[in-house]
Amino acid sequence: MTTLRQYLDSTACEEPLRDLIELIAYQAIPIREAFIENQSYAGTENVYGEEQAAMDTWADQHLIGVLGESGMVKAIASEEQEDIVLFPDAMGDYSVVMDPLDGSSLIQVNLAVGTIIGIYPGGNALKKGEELTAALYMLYGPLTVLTLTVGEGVCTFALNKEGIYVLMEKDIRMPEGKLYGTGGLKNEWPQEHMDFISLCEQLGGKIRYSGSFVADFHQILKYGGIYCYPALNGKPTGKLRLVYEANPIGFIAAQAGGAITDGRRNLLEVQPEKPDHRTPIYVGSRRMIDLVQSCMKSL
Ligand code: AHM
Ligand code: MG
Repeated sequence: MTTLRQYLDSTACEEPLRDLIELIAYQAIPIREAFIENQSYAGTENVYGEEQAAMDTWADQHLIGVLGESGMVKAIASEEQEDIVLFPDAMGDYSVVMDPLDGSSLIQVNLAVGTIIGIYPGGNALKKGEELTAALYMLYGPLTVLTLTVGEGVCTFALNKEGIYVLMEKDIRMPEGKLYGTGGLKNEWPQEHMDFISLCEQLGGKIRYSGSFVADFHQILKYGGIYCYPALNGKPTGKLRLVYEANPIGFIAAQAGGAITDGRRNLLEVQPEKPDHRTPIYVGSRRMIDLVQSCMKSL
């Protein structure tokens, strides 16, 4: 049995980064416990005018509180906050980007949701995805599973009965599978996305889409294929966010041999313009990403 700490101690990560990753990963325990108390909608809106489930607010406040008190981070960019939260007196020299509770519309129907985290060195949270030093997500399904990269490949860990993360799988490679899933209303898809989805169907693809990015990506990581949230007619940047969602998940995908694109360029090379920078997202197996890019370039 290898614990999360033992794994981190076997990597080239510096000690403060190991401590920060552990601190964040174990917040899965209070977040999971809070689901029971926070099922109802909070009646407040986030900066995008979306209704916040009580859990969104709870997880956001909880993580900001814990990270702020830890003194380990200089900045937090959260999907639930309009502005980057700064901790100028922190001793630690990292910044965190996060979607505290991704897939929150699924909480009330008890489907799997998650927490997405990216960690940058230094106090600037608005950096390209390729500059991440670590990325992780916690998936709250039947098991609580942590998927982690510190730039040395991708590992998964499961929380055991004692509340300790134990290694499930290391050096995960994303296979060339045939799963595909896509967000957005079909009648709002641009023609190029429509064509790509038809191609997936012609190639014998199998549709899988729950509405939780973390859960939908996790099965792509394991089985291979592609997750898409496209540009929409009248909404060319789509729905999902570069900083909180695309970059950490894309960094994990790339570390597992996959890739992420907006259809034309590697999203990990895109400089975020603002915290809530939105982008179309295609993430998955390398050949599927090549295929989507060739479809979109040929137009
Ligand atoms: P959230 O971060 O507010 O939960 O929104 C992001 C979610 C993703 O998890 C998911 O892939 C997508 O939005 C689902 O959107 P849709 O319901 O339009 O398919
Ligand atoms: Mg989200």
